[in-house]
Amino acid sequence: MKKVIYINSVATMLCLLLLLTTATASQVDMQQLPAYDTYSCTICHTSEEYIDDLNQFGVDYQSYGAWDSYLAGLDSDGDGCTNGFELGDSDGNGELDFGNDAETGNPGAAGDCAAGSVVDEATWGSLKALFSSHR
Ligand SMILES: [Ca+2]
Ligand SMILES: [Ca+2]
Repeated sequence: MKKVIYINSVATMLCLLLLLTTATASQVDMQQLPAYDTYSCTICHTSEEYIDDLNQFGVDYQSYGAWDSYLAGLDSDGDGCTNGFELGDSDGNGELDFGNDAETGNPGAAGDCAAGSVVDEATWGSLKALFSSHR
């Protein structure tokens, strides 16, 4: 009876260790990205509940293994914006582009990169006024 309890305890500890190792690896991976606060786990996973279910960016990141200019230049979710643009680090050097303090889109979810313009309305207005004054 003591042997069965011991085996069950060891099995439980191994399962907990496996879960802890998986969560820690995901945290470490996420912290290597230039920004992750807005979309968090869903940058790489299809939902926050199913951590084993990677989206296409998660698959690309896992198979390439590092954040750099190559991964930044891909468009994993196929929505027309590069992973680098969506994570606010267009050249993939690990630092946010000037003016960015968070992700501009989710590289693992299509359909969110056209939500905002790179140039805001006030800047567009200034540019248009500049060109209008030179006619
Ligand atoms: Ca994209
Ligand atoms: Ca996207």
